[in-house]
Amino acid sequence: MRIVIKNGTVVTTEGVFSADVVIDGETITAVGANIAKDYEKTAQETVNAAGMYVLPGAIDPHTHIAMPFMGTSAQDDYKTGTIAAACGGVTCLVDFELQQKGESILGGIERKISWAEGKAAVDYSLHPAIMDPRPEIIDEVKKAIRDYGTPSFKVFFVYDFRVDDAVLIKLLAETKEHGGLVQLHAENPYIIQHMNEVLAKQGKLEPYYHAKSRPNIAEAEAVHRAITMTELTDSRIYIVHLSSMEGLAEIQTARDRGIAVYSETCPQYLLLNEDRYKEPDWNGAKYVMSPPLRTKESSDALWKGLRFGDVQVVSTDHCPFDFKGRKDMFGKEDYKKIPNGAPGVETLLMLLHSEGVVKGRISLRKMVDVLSTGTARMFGLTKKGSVTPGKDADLVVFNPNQKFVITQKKLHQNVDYTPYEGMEVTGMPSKVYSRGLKVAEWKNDHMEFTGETGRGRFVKRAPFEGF
Ligand code: DUC
Ligand code: ZN
Ligand code: ZN
Repeated sequence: MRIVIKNGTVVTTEGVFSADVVIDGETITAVGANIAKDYEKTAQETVNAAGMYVLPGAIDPHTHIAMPFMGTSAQDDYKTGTIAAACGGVTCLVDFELQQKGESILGGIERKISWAEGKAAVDYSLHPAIMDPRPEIIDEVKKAIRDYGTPSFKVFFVYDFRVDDAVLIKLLAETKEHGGLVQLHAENPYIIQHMNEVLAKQGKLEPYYHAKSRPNIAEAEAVHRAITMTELTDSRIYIVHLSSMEGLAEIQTARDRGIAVYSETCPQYLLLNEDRYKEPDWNGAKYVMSPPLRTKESSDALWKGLRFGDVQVVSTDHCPFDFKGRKDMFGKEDYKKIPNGAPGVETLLMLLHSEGVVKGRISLRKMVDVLSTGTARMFGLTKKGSVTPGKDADLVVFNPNQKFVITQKKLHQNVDYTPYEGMEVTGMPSKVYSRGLKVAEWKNDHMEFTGETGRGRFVKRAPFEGF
């Protein structure tokens, strides 16, 4: 099947230009000015994208689909999560596979692929998260990179499945040797433990104190320590969901010294601040996630980090729990028992465009870089991330003027709230393509899913080659 998208404005990291785009089957086959006339006669469909941007589909490299966590599990499965992704213009996820105790990471990858089979509506890959770092697991790193196409490995410095510095050092050395990249959830667990004890003694157990129990310096210390281990091993590291100006400052100093430290942040850290935890009626629980929301100074610093390249990627940490029924399951009386996480995959692109590009915080080209092109390069998604012949036809025809008031009623994420309820955005996807198939479309006042569940494929990724 041939589709011609004509008269649109193509956005790449190099430039923004008028061009027609030709899709044959699953692949982009031509991009150029005024070429539609040469292809239209043989096309099954022509889309007039006048006034629209043609963007590479967004890639969300940080989701927790159906993750068992804190006595419950994240609610989106591969069906609802990827439908929500498609409706938000996200055409590829890199989801976490959390190794279970006693399990091999390779077995974990196979298990999670089996969860996605028959369900995924867009393509996906996996980052193995190492939670039981037995010596033989470190030996599996090479096989995961070479045979399974999963060259990024997540470890946590917090939670009861955290790793210590010794494991991090081993993993940094091993991944460096075989073309891998370590991803770190960077918070200091002892600072958090101490703060939890102090706050408990004072009877401070409402959601707001979740933020107070995990101060910015807990992140900065962990980032600093991870950088030290990275320097020691002359390896590289990627800090997930960076949230604080102090954490960012550590990264900037290290990068100035030539250490290969990369990072991502998320819309919630760019747009929401800790005053949200004070919302009445226990509403603050909606924002209980780790790391927590910070102050506006940190958000401003993170926008700057994106602008100047110290933060290379924007992800979501999509990890939804219903406000009624899951957030309040065990945690009504104690913030420590509220499942950590919030939804976000469906609102990623609209928020970055509206709050980032429209408000002049980042350029359109930078948006495409941090949501797609740079993400693809960071994580070895060689067929994704750009409106270029030869790449997968994962595309968003985007209407930069379409207004939308975000409300969970019109979203597809399997959860009963969005942190952005009532926020008006400017700019929405008009049509979303996943390997040449239209998977979502704007209809009247919301996005509709038009794709096929089960068509999304597991994508093997290339080893890390430097960013
Ligand atoms: N943080 C969250 O808020 N949820 C999932 C895991 C994590 O690190
Ligand atoms: Zn995390
Ligand atoms: Zn996460």
